[in-house]
This record gives sequence, C-alpha cells and structure tokens, in this order.
Amino acid sequence: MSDPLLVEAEPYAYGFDPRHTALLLIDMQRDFVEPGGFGETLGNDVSMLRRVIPPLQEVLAATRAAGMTVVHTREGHLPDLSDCPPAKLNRGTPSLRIGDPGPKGRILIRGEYGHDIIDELAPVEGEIVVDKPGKGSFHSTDLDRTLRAADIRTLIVTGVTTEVCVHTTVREANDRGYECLVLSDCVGSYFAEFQRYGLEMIAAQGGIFGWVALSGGYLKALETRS
Ligand code: TIU
Repeated sequence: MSDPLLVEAEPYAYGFDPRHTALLLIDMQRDFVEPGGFGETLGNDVSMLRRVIPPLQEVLAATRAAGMTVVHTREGHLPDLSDCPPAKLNRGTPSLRIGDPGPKGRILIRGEYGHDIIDELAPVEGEIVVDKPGKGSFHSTDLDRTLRAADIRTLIVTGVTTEVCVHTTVREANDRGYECLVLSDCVGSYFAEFQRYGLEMIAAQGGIFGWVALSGGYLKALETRS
C-alpha cells in the first residue's frame, strides 16, 4: 500500500489514494450555469457560477490523466414529473416552473437540452453519470452502491451550488463514511456570502463535514504521484 497523496487544506492536510478516490462534478448543467434555465427562473445571476468552469476543466483533465474515477451528477425530473414532489414543484414564485417549456427545453427535465451537462465539462466514455431528483447526490440514486462497488472511499467534490447541492451531497457523503475534499474555486454560488460561509461551515469544528482546498493544491498533489 503506497503513501497517500497530501493536499494542503483546511482544517488540516487531506490525504487520498487516487485508486480509491472519485472526482464528483455536481450539476454542471446548462439549467444552472446558462441563461434561460432553472437557475435563472429562480431569479439568479447565472454568470456568478461560470467562474468555476476554467479551474474545473483543469481539474477534470488532470483527474482523467491520473486514471481516476469521475462521476457527474444532473439534477432533474422525469417528463411526467412523477419523481418531483409537489413541495418542490410549487415552491416560490419562479418565472417558469419545473417542467414548463423554456428557451433550452422544458425546465429541469431529463433528456432536454438545458438539463444536460455543459459542453466544456461533457462526460467522456467510461465516466459515471448520476441522475438525481433531489439536491443531494445520494437521495434516490445508486451513487452509494456504485462508489462502494468501485472501492471508492474519498471524494473530491466540485460543482454547483455550494450551499445547496454541494452542501447536501457532502453532508450525505460524510454520514455514509466518505471523506470529502471540496475544491473552493471549483464550487460556485449565486451568492458571494453563501460561498464564503458555505465553505467555512464544511471545514469548521475540525472538519465537521470535510476538508476545503484550492484546486491548485489538489493538482500539485496529483503531480507528486509516482
Ligand atoms: N438553486 C440552487 O442554488 N441550487 C439548486 O437548485 N440545485 C443545485 O444546487 N444543483
């Protein structure tokens, strides 16, 4: 068994073995990061999220080069909305509701153009794509079983949004025994203050949910791989 790779992180160094680690890209879908999708219908400025794309492209390329497991998630619903609870469908006063026709297809519906992952981060053959109806990536999905079958124990977490699907997923993962490193420049929020506090909440109290580091630290650790 080789020594783990070490990443300079908050609250202390994060160690991982690439053979037992997956990169998780959460909901990098047009519906969240491009105009005319679910995020914008909720009243958000989607340009806030686009800053994560360049560093995440670098992280994805390095992770693929290292031969590690890559998992993409997509939040969305079946065309008949049978997996969308009324509590989610009827929430708030969006300009368009889930399932309504929008400029990129029906809002947050599987198979629609807007529901798919952006071209810059499109999955390649062999990568895992998990469709999820909720904010967490484990709720009503096979993700836990898939990760256990691949002997994955640690997760490098990226994607959007920091305080919603990233947080929910990290909390779910932590309770299931996974160790999560969240890359701070590869997760994004529509709200600057939620970005800051969302990250602080993960690493506070000795790493109550996980670790937080810049992507540069993760890339540096991968470079030390023998
Ligand atoms: N609205 C918001 O911030 N996020 C979501 O609805 N889903 C995800 O975070 N993916």
